[in-house]
Amino acid sequence: MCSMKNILVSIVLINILQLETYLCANLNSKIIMEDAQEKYKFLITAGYRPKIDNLAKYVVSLRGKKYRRVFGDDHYCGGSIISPKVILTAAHCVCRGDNRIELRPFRPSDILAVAGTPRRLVVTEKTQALKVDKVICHAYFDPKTFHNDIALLLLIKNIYEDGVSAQRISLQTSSLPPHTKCTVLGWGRIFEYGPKPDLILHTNVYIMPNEFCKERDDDFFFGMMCATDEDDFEKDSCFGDSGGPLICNGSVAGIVSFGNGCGVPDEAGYYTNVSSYRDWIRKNGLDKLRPVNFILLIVLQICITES
Ligand code: 4AZ
Repeated sequence: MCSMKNILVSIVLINILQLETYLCANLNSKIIMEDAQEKYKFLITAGYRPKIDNLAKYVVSLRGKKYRRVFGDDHYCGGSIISPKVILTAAHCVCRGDNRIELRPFRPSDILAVAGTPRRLVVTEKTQALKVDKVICHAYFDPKTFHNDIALLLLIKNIYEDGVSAQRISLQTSSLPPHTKCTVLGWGRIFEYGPKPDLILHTNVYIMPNEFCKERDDDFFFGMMCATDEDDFEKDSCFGDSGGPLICNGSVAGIVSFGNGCGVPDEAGYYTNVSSYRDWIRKNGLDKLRPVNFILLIVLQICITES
């Protein structure tokens, strides 16, 4: 029989595990902080930055392990935190890709996911630099057509979620109707060949009807959607925003995937439709790492040892 003592021991063990996650997250950020040139400031700013940013906490910056001159100068893609150990991103960011991306690490040991801060170039006390254990690419990702442009990063350590600077975002589970208002955010270029911002930028776009997307892209396919603002085509994602979230009604509905340039009149940005891949995401990421299973295992083991 499982005594009260055993259950208490399990609870203590679980708390120790959680404390370890917290300490590691803090330690990770301190290690990076020592290296970084904190005083560096990116001088160009543009776009829309909300007074209170409630969305940046869901986003990570993907970069290499060694920056060139300044912490974060090797940022190349975004990603979304969908569980403490899982980042949702675009396959073309972390799998075989095309040549448009400046830095394309696809060995897990070459990728760093930085969470906890809306600043790309500055290490704050909330910065969490997370190492990657495994890259999971969609088996049918096609780098020529960008079909199935979806991938998961399984992290070595849990992200510490404080609800303010880092937090998981829920997945959109059903297809959204055209004209739904969404927000895309990231550290991508502020215009087509422009610089990347230090402070994350947001823009609001609307999901477009499939016919609109098909007319502008012959390869428009299952699992894609496109979004723009027909009153202001300049509102768009751009190079470096790839992999980051398109957030609609508080959930991640799209993954920044591609486009015909950035902010081009009568064009749109193309996104992987998250709801089309919800089963793939669950099977390959979320279900594999259920902490409850781990907790149950500990309790079970203690019970078996005792009996
Ligand atoms: C890119 O290659 C990219 N304007 C992302 C988004 C868009 C274009 C290109 C959409 O990262």
